[in-house]
Amino acid sequence: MRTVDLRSDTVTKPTLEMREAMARAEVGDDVLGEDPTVKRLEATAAAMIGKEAALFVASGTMGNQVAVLANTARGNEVIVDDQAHIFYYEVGAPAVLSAVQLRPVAGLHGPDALTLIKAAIRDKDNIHYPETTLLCLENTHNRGGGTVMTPEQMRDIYRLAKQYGLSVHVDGARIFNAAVALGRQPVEFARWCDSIMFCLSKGLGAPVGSMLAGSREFVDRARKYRKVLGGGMRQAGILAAAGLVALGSVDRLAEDHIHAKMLARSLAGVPGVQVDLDKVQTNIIVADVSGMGMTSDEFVSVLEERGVLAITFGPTLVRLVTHRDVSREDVEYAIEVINNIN
Ligand code: TLP
Repeated sequence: MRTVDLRSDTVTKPTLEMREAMARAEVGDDVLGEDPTVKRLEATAAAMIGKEAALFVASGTMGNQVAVLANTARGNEVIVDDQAHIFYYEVGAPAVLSAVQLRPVAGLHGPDALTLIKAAIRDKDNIHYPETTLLCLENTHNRGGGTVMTPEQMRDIYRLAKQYGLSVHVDGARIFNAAVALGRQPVEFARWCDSIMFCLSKGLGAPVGSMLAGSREFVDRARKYRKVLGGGMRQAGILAAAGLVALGSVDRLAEDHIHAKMLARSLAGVPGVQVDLDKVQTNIIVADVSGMGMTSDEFVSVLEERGVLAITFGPTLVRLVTHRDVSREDVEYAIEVINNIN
């Protein structure tokens, strides 16, 4: 039986080209600043995203948490969407590592963003309040269903944040999906933030690694915090070599988006399954299966018995993600399974 793994784009395995580049990579001790391949990756990533510098980190979570460390002081408050990865899926790290308080706001990525952000920023003069110093956005928005925030929305939010002296960090784990979906350049998004993290190890297919980009001064500070977290890697050029290959494959994300739309349409046609097709903008599909009288666990098990892997996203929500290791034939097979689910 065929297995189609739609649990996440993190399951992608390195391509032969990546493995060959890894085998050939020139390396050195990166903690001493001597790994030429890491340096090349950091320079390439910075140029692609339009920031002065970039730092190679072990994971998206590490990139986000280094950014929170480098952008805040103990006791500060950080505004974040209540469904954001930083709040929802990073094990409470901002409290553990940065000793900051998160201010989760529902609807932060929606049409009322400016009003909601303004209302959440604390009055500096009130002795009872923590100081708001950082706002985090997520583009694309994972729990939002892979939805895209436009550069114009980001610009308006950034301008508001700057009026109040806040830094803006973007969890851009899938920022290239956003860029490809809108046919815009990654730099158009990244200019409206102080720091941005993006992942090499999701749709781009690298085995390990993410980048944290910002001003030279920010990245110098971030490098120290990465060391604090034990993220100073030595001959990391082996991994960076795969990352460089990954950065060359941004355009192919369009294929994943087409596949996601195909899958979403078939899911939407199953009686009892609800999918908001307007929200299927990139490679993520979130479906509500409550109308089938099933929990998401039950729905995922039924799919799994037929070789289609998905994950639960809530008691009745299921998430499916397309990626480079899912071919057109795999998508057609998954559609057949979905169409015969009853
Ligand atoms: N997301 C994973 C899970 O952790 C949920 C996934 O399967 O989607 N930001 C965003 C928006 C993410 O989606 C993820 C990973 C991360 C950060 C963290 O990246 P890693 O897994 O490299 O720490």
